[in-house]
Amino acid sequence: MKIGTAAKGWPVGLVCVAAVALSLALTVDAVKREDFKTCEQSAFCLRHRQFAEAVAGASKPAGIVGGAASGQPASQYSVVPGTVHLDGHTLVALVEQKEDRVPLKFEVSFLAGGSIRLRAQEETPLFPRFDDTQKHTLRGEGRDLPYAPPESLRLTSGTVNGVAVHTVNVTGAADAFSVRVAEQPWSLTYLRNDKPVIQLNSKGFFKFEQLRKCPDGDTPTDGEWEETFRTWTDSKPRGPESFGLDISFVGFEHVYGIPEHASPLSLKPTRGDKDGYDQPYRLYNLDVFEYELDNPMALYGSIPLMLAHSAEATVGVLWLNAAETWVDVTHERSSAISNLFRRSGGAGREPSVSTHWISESGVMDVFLFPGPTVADTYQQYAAIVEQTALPRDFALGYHQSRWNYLDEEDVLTINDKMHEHGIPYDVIWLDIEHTDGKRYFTWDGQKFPDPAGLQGQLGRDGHQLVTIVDPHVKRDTSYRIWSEANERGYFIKARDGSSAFQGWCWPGDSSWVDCFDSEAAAWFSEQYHMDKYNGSTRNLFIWNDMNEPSVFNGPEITLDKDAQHHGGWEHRNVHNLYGMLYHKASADGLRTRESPNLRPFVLSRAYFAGSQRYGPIWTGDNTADWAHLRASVPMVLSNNIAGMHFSGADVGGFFGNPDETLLTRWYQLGIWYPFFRAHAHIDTKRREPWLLGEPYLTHIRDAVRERYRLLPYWYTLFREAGLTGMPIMRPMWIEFPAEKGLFAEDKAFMVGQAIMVVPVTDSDAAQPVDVAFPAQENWYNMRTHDMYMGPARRQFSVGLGDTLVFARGGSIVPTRERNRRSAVLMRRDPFTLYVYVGRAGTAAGRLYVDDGESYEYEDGAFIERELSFANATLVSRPSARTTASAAQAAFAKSMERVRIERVVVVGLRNPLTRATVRAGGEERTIEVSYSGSRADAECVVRDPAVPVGSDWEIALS
Ligand code: NBV
Repeated sequence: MKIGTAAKGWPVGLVCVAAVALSLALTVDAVKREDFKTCEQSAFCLRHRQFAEAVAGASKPAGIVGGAASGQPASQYSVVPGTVHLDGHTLVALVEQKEDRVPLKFEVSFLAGGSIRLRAQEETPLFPRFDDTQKHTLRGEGRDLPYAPPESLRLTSGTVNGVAVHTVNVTGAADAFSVRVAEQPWSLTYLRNDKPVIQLNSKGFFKFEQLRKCPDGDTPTDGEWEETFRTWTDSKPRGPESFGLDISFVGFEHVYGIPEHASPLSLKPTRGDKDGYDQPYRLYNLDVFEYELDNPMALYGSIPLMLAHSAEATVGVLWLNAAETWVDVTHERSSAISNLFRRSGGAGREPSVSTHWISESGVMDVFLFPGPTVADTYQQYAAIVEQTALPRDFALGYHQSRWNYLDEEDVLTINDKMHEHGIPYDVIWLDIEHTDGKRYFTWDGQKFPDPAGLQGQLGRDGHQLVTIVDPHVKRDTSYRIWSEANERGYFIKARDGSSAFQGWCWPGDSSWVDCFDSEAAAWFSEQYHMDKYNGSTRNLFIWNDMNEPSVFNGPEITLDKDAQHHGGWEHRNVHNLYGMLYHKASADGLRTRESPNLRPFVLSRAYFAGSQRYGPIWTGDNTADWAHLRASVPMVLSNNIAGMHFSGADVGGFFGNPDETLLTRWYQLGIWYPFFRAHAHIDTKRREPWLLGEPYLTHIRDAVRERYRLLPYWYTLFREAGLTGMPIMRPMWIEFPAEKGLFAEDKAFMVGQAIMVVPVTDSDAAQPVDVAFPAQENWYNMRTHDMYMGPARRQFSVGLGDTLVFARGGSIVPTRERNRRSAVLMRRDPFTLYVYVGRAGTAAGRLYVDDGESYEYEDGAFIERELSFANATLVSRPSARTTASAAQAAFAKSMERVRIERVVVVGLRNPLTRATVRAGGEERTIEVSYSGSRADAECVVRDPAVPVGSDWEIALS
């Protein structure tokens, strides 16, 4: 019997085995690799990799099919002559494989802004391939993308070096873009100003497994019609339907993204490099217990978005597929570029990164984003995928979590202690033990007799409560959630397509709601409404864990691939989407529980491209050691690169007990994660900041207060990210795109444009920390205002209270400096503006403010100011996005009394003594204080008393 689909009840032995395995695993300090597949154990991955190896091993006369020394053709697929034509904004071609001659339809669509989309599948598929990933990911469900006007496209055909090619020139864009399709073998090249930038199938790895009927007598051994992994058998009713394609980035040496992996920021080679990995990066949402670092194994989330960057350009690729996917990366000194594009004089021998993408099923659907700047690339991505939802203001504060806060008294003690020790926080979290026997949406009545009262008490100081809701539903007839879902047939089905899938998780025998059924998802959303979720109030928010989904007794700790979803789709097609749809349903539920709707807050562990629309994610079960602290930086950066901006790692580390130094340093780093939460395993010692004693408590308090001081800056960054797609936590190269020395930097990072953070990642305090100050720019230590001139390298010794955080000259950073208990209590506080003068004597910045909870900002109810400093004068003007509306006026009125209470100008060389304030048609002069030397000069304007939402100028003299 296959364990994953055990019909009824759980053999006691198996339960014990699961429990023992779990407790043993808690003491074993390494991932159980054997639980998860390698490429060789995943039949389709192996087939494609072997095919690629055979092709790569063959000598390839450029541009010619066949004739290879090894007898293996360079590429087996060619365009069918005479089929290439333009149809509106789409170039259509038929492509076929030399032997099977089943035509594939290729559609290359041109988007406004220069992106292109390539879709491929059988011209007449035997049965439909799964094609709903676009529905769940793209704007408008993919139906109404901004395509280029057909009149901007011109198709010409000809031959180059004897090979027929078809070129589409795109006019109207700033750069001259063209796309060239070669016939034999087929390849597609994206050219900017006639220079190849991205090439598809230039290495000939394209392979498309045609849908077909199972031939009589087919042996299951090759994994095409049945596949086993350990004790599980995947019945593969549709047989093989995978495809693979090579995508080469010409002239690039670094690629990034495709989270989630515990690996360095700049993706390592995965083939043929002794310093690289021997496995491809894997994208398959999995619950990996005690994950290993520096490893391409799959983790909880998958975003198939990759960026390539060079000193000249940034480009991106979205491989829109939610099935199991593997990505090989190879770095090449000389380019994969075919002779078709090689310039005379050998100029074509550029470095390149080649990637090989392999997916198990679905339609092939790939977007290329041509950049050329980082901002352009994100704008192109944002044009097709909606970006980060603006969070509630409290969500950017500090989250205090552990598995588990025991009862109401425990929660209130934590709350009191936070206040007593002057540590601001916004949210306290309850893990699985708060429920009645892991039945989510219920409470353990002994421990939480009055949850609504508890939320009321927390709410007095603006605090919120988060409870966990996991996707496994306990199979229990007395549990309303289970019986309603069961009666209505809302659960994912077993492979038979009719009985509910059953698996093992925290509550024991469980089933999983099928969020691909829109009716089931809507029902599930309603369970969050206050009339359904007993004991919930508007101060309660949600955490979705285990939504990969994690199934303790399933293959690779997840659902069987042949389990069935709504519409008869096998789980294999939708696996990486499941967590996102579950997250969405939860966020929808919270959003609609009140009218008018308020912004939801739901944390998810699993994610996919587009999850940023629903709430934050975190990097799962890390470990309390220095290596995990270090690894969290590239992990959160990679999420940001892939548009999953709102992410963070468990501060302190989930497994194990951090010592005081590690925990202090982790807070000093954690305040810079966009999502800032401390969390710990149930078996760890309590570690709330006051338990550490001095001096740690003071350092942690300082760090958390620093986060709160900068909340206006963070909120402005989130607003920006939602509109432009630009990362919030940014790798250094995004801000310094021409500085090659920073392309692989994954320790130092930027928060927005203005702040550089160099975390202390070593236990040894005697160890000086190396800081590279990039560019011809001034950098100011944010605490001391000491100035450093870039480009330069400096070493700093760092006492436990010292952090290396620098403001970039030329920026203006808004803050709120009153110490409060929570972010919500800061809503009416005055602002302080820090002007960090750049080398040219100027600076610029932005401030965005709204009510922090509603959707009225969509109607214009916000204040957004462009702040600029030049000629010793600071000016505040409305941003171009500010438009007059009733909502805008009402919000401005509500903020009338909120003022700028201080301006600190850092780095002014001349001592200035007076400020002339011009606002509302009046002019006043006030004294200013100037202190410090040339190296740390600061000029403070106290209480210019200008309202945050109006036009004003402050001129220093
Ligand atoms: O719900 C318990 C934990 C949770 O604390 C953690 O943050 C999740 O990542 N959960 C995993 C399940 C158990 C992990 C051993």
